[in-house]
Amino acid sequence: MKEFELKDITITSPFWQHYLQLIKEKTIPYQLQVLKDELAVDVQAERKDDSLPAGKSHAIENFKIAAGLTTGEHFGWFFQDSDVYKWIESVGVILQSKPDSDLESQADEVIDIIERAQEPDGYLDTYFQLKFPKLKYRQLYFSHELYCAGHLIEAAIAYDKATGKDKLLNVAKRFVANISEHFGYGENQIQGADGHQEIELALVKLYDYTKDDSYLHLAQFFIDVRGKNPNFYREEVVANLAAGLSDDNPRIDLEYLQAYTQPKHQKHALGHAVRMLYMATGMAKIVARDFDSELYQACLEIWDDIVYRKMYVTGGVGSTVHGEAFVGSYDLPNDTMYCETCASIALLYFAYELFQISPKSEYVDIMERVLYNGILSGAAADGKHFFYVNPLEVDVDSCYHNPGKGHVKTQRPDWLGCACCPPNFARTIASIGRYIYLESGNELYLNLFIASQLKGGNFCLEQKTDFPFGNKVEITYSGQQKILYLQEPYWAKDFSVTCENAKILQHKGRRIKIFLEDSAHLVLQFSQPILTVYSNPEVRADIGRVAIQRGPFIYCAQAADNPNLKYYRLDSKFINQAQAVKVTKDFGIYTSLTLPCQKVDTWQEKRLYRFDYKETSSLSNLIMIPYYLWGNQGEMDMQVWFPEEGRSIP
Ligand code: FUB
Ligand code: ZN
Repeated sequence: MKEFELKDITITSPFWQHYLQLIKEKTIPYQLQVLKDELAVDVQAERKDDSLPAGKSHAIENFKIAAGLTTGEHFGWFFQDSDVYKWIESVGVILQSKPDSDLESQADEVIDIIERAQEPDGYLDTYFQLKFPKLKYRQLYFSHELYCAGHLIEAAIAYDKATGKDKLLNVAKRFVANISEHFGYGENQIQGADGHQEIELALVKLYDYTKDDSYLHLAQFFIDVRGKNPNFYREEVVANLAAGLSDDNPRIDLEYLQAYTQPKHQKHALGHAVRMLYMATGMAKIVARDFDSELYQACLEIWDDIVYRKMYVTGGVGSTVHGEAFVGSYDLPNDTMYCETCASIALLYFAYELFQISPKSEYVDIMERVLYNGILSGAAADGKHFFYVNPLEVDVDSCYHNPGKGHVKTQRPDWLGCACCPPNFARTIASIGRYIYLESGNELYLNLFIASQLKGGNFCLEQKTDFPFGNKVEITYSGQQKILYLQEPYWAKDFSVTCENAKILQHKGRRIKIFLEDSAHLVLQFSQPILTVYSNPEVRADIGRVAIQRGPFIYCAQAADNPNLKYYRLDSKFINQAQAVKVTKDFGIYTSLTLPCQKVDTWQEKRLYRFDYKETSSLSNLIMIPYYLWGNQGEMDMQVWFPEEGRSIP
């Protein structure tokens, strides 16, 4: 399948235009200032741990020091460089839709510094250049050199595509040439992969962009070599100790690194969630270009393991802070989870790649779920505050006092010492156009209801809709006769399609295949009922509980509107009496829900436990807002899953 260039897609949806403008006008300038340490912002550690870097970013300063433009020491995480690369990618993506000379010159300035920081042999990683030059490519169990290279590649492609300026692309190519020299199955080459996957998917993008198949082969090498020798990382440690290069003697967790066996033999989503999903995305990209049935089977098993057993209703993944990782099946605690924004972003990428191999509704369902919930929740309405961890339940007091929740922030911080999520949010949302349409020969796939205009090689298509607010999508097509595939959303009711100069060829499951004449017009109509969501009873955390969804949005309730959240009981028999009202607040325009429910009378006892209790309750209302908007009104309790009246809670 082929994706369309962002320059050929004009987003007209007010909902998404707002985000594009926010990212361009607020987020990108703000992030640059933070990366340059020009703002007095509160840069917090990602969890309560005094040993973690915090206080400032220093990311651009690290490059300046490596470039010899200033003096000092490297500060921050060993992957701090990637924050800058992701920022450049956001700029590149924005500029692909519309040039902006100011933004371009700001990025050019940063790119000049990066180019100067690169070593003559192509190596580029400020952490190792400044701190441990003798350990380059020798500590892959943690080093992130190739992870950073991956983000550099992605930034370079986006920027070259937008501006035609290839300075960063050449930097990336020189770095990749250096990597190819050092890694491979040849004698004296390193036969191992970076602990943190990312370069694999980026190399496939570089292959697509340059048509140089050595990049695809290198990506295939990194997928193949991982876990081939499960002792690889241990051997690195031992070699460094023996050579007196490092005292580090860590326990290597092969599951965390997805290196317990080769990816093609992996059947479960295990270990660090972002790594897992970047790897899976890289695997799927390879499969789409050079089909490999073992690798594809592994992708499908990993997918199933995630979406049927390990994913939150918001599309969040990663149930634990320990290793920022997946855990066992159905283990989805709502208040200690991780649900890193980057992990949801990576799930979007994985779903999008799998769709391109086999265009099934379930991939679009997950793209939409994760986009409107677990990803959008990553940034505040002001575009300048960011969640790393996205909880489904917050008890503010407990977050302060329980060290087990030291990673659960009750408000989006200004910035984070580990700032992988904020620029990931920016680059992904800025590329939203990419996820709407796909093309395969004369077949066109319209996957997301986002008002937009698309210019294809031999056609134009306009999608007019007020979605996610409105319930109608109008599609106007002109060009060569074409097959269009649409899908009925899984949450929609009363879905109908009317066609003018077009014919429904097939309506199988929720997939609709339509023949478009050279000028066609379609009208899709549906309703967005308020839905009660139940989870598989294997999910212990949600037994006896329900969540609420309307359209693509999962809803939550905040204490501001509903004091003492834990006393509310939802009653599905009242759902049809619920009110949905469009409201405009300073933190967003959204549909608010008022659900008649029961509110349990308070305990009114000092005793913690008693025998003589019978719960009594009275009719009340629960006010709910879309989950992604929580946390924009100050610090307060929040909840997604509510006990259901009349169901037993263990
Ligand atoms: O290690 C790089 C990024 O930082 C990971 O993807 C995130 O989980 C965070 O640990
Ligand atoms: Zn992140």
